[in-house]
Amino acid sequence: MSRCIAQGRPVPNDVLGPLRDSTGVADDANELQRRIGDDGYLFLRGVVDRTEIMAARAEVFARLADVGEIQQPSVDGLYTGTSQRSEVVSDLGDFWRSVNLGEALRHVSHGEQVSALMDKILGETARPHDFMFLRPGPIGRSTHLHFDLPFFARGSKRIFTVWLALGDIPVEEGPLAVLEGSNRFADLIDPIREIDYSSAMSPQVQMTDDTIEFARQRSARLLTADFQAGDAIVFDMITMHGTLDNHSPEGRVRLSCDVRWQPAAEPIDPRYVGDNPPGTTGAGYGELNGAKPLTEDWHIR
Ligand SMILES: O=C(O)CCC(=O)C(=O)O
Repeated sequence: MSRCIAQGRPVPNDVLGPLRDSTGVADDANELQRRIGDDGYLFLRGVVDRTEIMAARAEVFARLADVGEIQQPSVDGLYTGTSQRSEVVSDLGDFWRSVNLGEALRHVSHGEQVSALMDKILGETARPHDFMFLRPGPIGRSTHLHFDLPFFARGSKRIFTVWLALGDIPVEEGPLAVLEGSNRFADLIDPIREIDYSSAMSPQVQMTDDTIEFARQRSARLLTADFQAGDAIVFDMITMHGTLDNHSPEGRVRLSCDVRWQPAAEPIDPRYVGDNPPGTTGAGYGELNGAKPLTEDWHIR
């Protein structure tokens, strides 16, 4: 049986493939740029040191243990199956913002190691969006395949997502997966490029409901890996991605974060800037899946 599950079904081997590993060319800016241009993504091992990642992981899971969602020792990330978040916390958005502003977390998500990598990929000084997407993914959950463009269509046209593993994330625990060659699906990409995103607060994001069926229809494979703490995928706004289901036999919550990076010299979407950014809809950190108790269901973000 496949170790990879999508929407409750084993992903057949013919629909699966490995991410192309670019760790060996991580110092070669030209090659990084060439590969991300061709494939839409770069997979890199050990972008951030494991000890720093584990400090961030401990910081985040300690906060979730405080609201009854994670068992002790919290760094293991084992779900209790319950939550007292709504009772313990006076405002879910404020709570989630404070977790997202954690010092150890920001040190890895927005720190030197990712920044140096993004300078190389962009070929100029890069800057991150302040608004970030921290994702504790409980058992049974996944993010369906989608493009990021509708969320990040304002400001710079050269935005990349950095998805960072905040702990080891074997395929059973629902890591990111990229749909091979989706950055050349012109029939899907051209129409979403035509949309005027300048005023819509809630962008219309096309999600695929059935990952396996969609991959089959497009004769494309889902590319993923057993992630280790500190591994990252960097991808452009027109590469379809989602996650596998988390079906951890131990009941471990998958922890990752994703941050957008762009040239520092280019205009930046003000929704994602500052100490308390409004976010995509204006609801700030409260709009994110992570702001909900782990017992509740997910929407796209
Ligand atoms: O980690 C996830 O669940 C989804 C990540 C994602 O969609 C993104 O990084 O854009």
